[in-house]
Amino acid sequence: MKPICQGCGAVIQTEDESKIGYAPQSALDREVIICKRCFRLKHYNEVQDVDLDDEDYLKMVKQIKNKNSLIVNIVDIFDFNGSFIPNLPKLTGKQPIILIGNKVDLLPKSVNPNKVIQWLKSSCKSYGLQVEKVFLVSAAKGIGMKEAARGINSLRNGKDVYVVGSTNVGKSTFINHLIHDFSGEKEAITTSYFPGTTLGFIEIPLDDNGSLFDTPGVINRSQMAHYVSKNDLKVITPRKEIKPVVYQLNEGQTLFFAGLGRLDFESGGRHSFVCHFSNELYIHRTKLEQADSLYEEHIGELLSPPDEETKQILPPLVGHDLYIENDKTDIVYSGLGWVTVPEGEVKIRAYAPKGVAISIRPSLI
Ligand SMILES: Nc1nc2c(ncn2[C@@H]2O[C@H](COP(=O)(O)OP(=O)(O)OP(=O)(O)O)[C@@H](O)[C@H]2O)c(=O)[nH]1
Ligand SMILES: [Mg+2]
Repeated sequence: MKPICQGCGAVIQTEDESKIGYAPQSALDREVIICKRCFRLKHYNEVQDVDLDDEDYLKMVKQIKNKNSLIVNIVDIFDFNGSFIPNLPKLTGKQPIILIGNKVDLLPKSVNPNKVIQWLKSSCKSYGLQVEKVFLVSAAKGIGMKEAARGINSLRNGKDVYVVGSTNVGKSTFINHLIHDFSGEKEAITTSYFPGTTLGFIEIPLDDNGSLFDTPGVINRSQMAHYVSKNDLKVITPRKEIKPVVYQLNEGQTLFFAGLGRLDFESGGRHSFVCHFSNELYIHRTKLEQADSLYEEHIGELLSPPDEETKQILPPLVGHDLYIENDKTDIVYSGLGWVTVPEGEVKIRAYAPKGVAISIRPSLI
């Protein structure tokens, strides 16, 4: 059997440096074999692009169909729309599914965890996805991991476990945390903030006959990460707990979330809008009537990101009309953040790059 890179799961080859799984011949003598791409990511935080397309990733994940295992589906709660896989049962068949909402460390203290769980459950239901259990964790900070591990153990009945999800939701980070807990080994699997890090199945034997598998991410094109440069991705991805920022807006005012999102407050008097974005994302307030020309003139400068590289690939902003009635509501900009509108009867036009979802949900606060 050909060796597999322990960092990303790619089959190791020594012929073509530009292809995935490349390692120099000398690396084959080592106990732990790592490909060149993982080595560079680990030591220099430098990502090498791979020539795999959406279908290649999907083909790999489809191999888990009807394996008689337990499926652990991880989603990024900061980017639910961008990380949810609506047709998951098509990929997994009739296997039981546990849903794990990851990156809970990013939510401000004002968010009620029970509301997050309710929202995850009702979102699954509305997509017709039946899940056995829902857990909230931070794989990076170790929050909720013991409960999730116990939940997985009690539902697997000695079977294999496949950890699946869209790219970048934290599957490998989650597994690294479990590996660390039972063997003490640190960062066994390669992780990075670029989507598409894991390139094959990585098997971690559990204590009995079964194994736990890391899998490549499914590419969800509504994920903002696919439309921004690596540098911009760093700016928009929150690294710590989000600090909500409150804007008192009069109707006829606009907020720009750098140059990647926009909210027009069309009517509804005076309201406070609570913005939840990466602490590094610049928010700009202006008059609605000036918003279009401001955007034209300042995109990529005052309104940055996008940087030059992102501008080449970023789809144009598209407006979505929203009418919000009485209850506190979150307007969610997939992969960017959300704005809480505390009380109702407001008309809003919310803009995101074409293909990136705008959605609403009952407020999590
Ligand atoms: N804030 C926060 N970031 C996390 C958490 N878990 C993972 N991340 C970050 O999310 C990014 C992606 O993590 P990975 O573990 O590589 O994600 P993945 O799902 O394996 O991604 P692919 O292999 O590309 O499909 C990295 O930058 C992680 O540091 C978490 O609990 N909180
Ligand atoms: Mg991974």
